[in-house]
Amino acid sequence: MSAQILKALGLNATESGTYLGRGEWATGAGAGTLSPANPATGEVIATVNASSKADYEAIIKRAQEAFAVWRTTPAPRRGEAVRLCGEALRRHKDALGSLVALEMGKIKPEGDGEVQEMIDIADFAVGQSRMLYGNTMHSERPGHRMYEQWHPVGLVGIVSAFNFPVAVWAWNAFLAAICGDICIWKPSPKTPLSAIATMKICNEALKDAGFPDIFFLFNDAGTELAEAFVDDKRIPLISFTGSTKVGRMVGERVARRMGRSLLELGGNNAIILDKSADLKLAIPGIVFGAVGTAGQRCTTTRRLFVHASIHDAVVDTLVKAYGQVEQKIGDPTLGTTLMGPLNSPEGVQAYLAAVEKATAAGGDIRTGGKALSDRKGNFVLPTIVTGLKNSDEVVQAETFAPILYVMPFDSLDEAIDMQNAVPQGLSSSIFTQDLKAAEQYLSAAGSDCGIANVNIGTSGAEIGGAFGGEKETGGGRESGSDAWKVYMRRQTNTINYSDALPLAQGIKFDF
Ligand code: UN1
Repeated sequence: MSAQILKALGLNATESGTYLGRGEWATGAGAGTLSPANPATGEVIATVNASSKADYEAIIKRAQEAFAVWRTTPAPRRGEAVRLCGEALRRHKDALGSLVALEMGKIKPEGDGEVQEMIDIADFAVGQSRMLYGNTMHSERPGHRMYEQWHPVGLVGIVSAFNFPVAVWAWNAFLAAICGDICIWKPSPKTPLSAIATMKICNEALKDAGFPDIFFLFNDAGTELAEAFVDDKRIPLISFTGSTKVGRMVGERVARRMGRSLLELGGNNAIILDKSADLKLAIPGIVFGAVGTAGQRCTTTRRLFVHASIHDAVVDTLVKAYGQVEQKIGDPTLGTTLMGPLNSPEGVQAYLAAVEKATAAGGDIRTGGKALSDRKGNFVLPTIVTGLKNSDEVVQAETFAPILYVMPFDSLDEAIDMQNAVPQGLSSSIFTQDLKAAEQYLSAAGSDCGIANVNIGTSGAEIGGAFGGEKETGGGRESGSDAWKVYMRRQTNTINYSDALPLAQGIKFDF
């Protein structure tokens, strides 16, 4: 299966992790290797030669050369480049979706769905390429005109995480490309093959149509290059997706050099079920949110607040639903599987540590709580814990695993307070049929998250909205709405077409 998936994308048992532009992939000799493993078996899928310092410098030089051309290429023409990438991804959706399933461990429909997000943002970016609008302002001076325009920032560094090994790159790269920027990508060391395949698909499409190199790739065997990347003044914007711990470091380092960072960090997302909730919608919403991608989305539902009057019944129903999911844990590349493995053995350790902490704090493991140690791979059972308080340390932390903490509440105020009382602020939702409750939840005194939903779960956001969150989630916004602006610099222009030079604020300066 593994060999077939690689073959469908033209990948070999040994691959270069460095795209240098001009169709060249570096040998990477002497820079170490990466060994992405199949999370379902532990077997190494292929060997990836990491990038050297010299490779990195070559990329920067070529990216700068490419920028000199790309920044003055008309934006709609840049859109055409992204359109071709989107078309190429459509043709390779099945194969790339399978590789994402194989290397990351998410189930095949979710792998395909991730590629679909790339296609969707490509379409979005093509349209946006004709809409890089700035405002015009009325000058306070006669014979003057004011307006603002948006120019590309230059080189954009993209550091992506293992859980969305291709879509997060596309959200950033396709928008940055239509904005006139050149992208340099450092993917997660856990999922380099998905990145290599993506680069091959997109760069081939660009090369065939005679476009310059706008997308580069390097892989770091350690952290040295990644750190140099974050500190590199030649890269005005670093977009980082990953843990709050690393993101804080990235944000601080980029700020120190007065760079711009776009941070997409952890979530501790909650669903509130008020007493009027339609459980036909709520139960599947909760199960998908908590168990989908084996709990490894930044939008995964980690906390569930249930009105005390329905708490016990809801927990019973969820335990039954989890039992059905348990029957379909397995190889993520097979169409019948509902839940795949965690991406790494460290993920399993973190899961087990959280279960232990939850038990020690007085939590009741209603279902799950175990790793499937009778088989190969990083499989765990989806878990529901009751009896903990929102303020308990384990509930406050984001454990990247399928663990759901269920807690009762009496009033909506109390539920909203608990939902917001965590360090993170990414996604949130309420299931209710009560208009007042929904509006209170969405008001300025409601959810404090970047995403707040009604009658749908916390995960599975569409690309059309701005994606990101507040507090320790980092504050960045990617993807839709006006997220494109972060990839551009704003310039305010005042033009005097009169014969006089009146100074602003009425100042007279006679000499
Ligand atoms: C992530 O987990 O980093 O909203 C991104 C979602 C997906 C994206 C998640 N569209 O669940």
